[in-house]
Amino acid sequence: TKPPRSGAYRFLAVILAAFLLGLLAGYLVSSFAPKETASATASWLKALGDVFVRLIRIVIPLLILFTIAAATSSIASARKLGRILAWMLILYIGTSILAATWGVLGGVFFKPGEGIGLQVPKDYKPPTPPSGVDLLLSFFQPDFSNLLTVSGSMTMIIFAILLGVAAVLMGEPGRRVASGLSLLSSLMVKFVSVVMYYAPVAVFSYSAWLMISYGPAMLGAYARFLGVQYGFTLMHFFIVYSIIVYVGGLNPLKYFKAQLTPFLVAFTTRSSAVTLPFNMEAARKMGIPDEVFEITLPVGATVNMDGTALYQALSALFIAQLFGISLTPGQLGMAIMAAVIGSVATAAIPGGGTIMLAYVLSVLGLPLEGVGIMLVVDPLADAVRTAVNASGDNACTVLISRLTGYRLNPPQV
Ligand code: DAS
Repeated sequence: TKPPRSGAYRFLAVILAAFLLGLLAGYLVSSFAPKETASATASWLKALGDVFVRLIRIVIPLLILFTIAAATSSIASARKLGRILAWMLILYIGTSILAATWGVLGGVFFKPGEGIGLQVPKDYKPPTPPSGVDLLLSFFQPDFSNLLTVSGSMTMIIFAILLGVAAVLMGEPGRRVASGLSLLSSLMVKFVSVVMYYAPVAVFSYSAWLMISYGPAMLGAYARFLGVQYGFTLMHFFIVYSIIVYVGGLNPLKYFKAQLTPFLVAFTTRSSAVTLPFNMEAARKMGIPDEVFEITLPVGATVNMDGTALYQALSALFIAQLFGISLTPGQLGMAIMAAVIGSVATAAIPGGGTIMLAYVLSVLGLPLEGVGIMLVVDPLADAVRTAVNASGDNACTVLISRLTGYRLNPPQV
């Protein structure tokens, strides 16, 4: 099966063109328009970008509900289902915590957002860090209406998982529910692709706004961000996954050889969902038993996103630095937790991670304008994080097979 050469490339080209045109428009306005015209234009441009962020915030709750409920309700039965699920949970969450930690370390040591000094929005109020009890209770929002807000995303994740489990416990009728949920999940993904038609306008507007308001310095900040993100993400990919598959009994060279195709499909399409069939083919080449990866990969494509966890933790620090907001050590710990939760809630579609960045920023009390700011570099940032998201699913699956007593078939690479 050939990697899809669909509209993904065309969409990328349009976004890149919108970005460059935005910079040019911003440069022309800031160089030739009188001051008050430039600032009026900048506020209109920012508003046009904010429209995109608000559309996305509307879709987040239902996107989480149906993608996660569909994934958990589709879990097939297997001989050692309980042990596979237990090790899957441990390894998926464990590697995501590690990845989010790299993101915080990258942000703390390389400070990609320092020295820009974006104006903090007038309605911004520094958060009061929640106590442990408040934090626990924040995971269980009291009313369903809270679940329809970005800050209620963790409760929506818990609700969606329990709904999926309930569907499995229904037995035969549950199969019909599972297919209904997966249909609704596809509907929400299609809805996001409709909203994505507006993305070029938002990218044009935000890049012009940034150029007028902050000038070329912002380009340097973006370049530093991408440098740190790519560096730490690829370090996670090569070092952490080599160790995991080695412990799982597979020669790391065979893992990287088999994983190359899904890595490239994920990098170009920026969607773990599209990459899933290629990931399954690679799993077979590595000698992983079907009975194992048929459970771990579909769930992993939706909830195991190491690349995204790293990206969201790093982005939160980047946004704080851009606005000159310093985070306490406690908030850095919160950034890791929020990024792991945000990555679990991120849908396996292009830009999913920047959509859920809204949750991470809301937990840390940072300006949600950060979502729009990150949108500008999202195509490049999304490519590498999606490639590592997919690769992490297979690396963990190798080790899950070994830990649940399955023997790897002889690798065919
Ligand atoms: N593009 C998402 C995926 O498919 C990840 C992300 O946007 O962070 O994995």
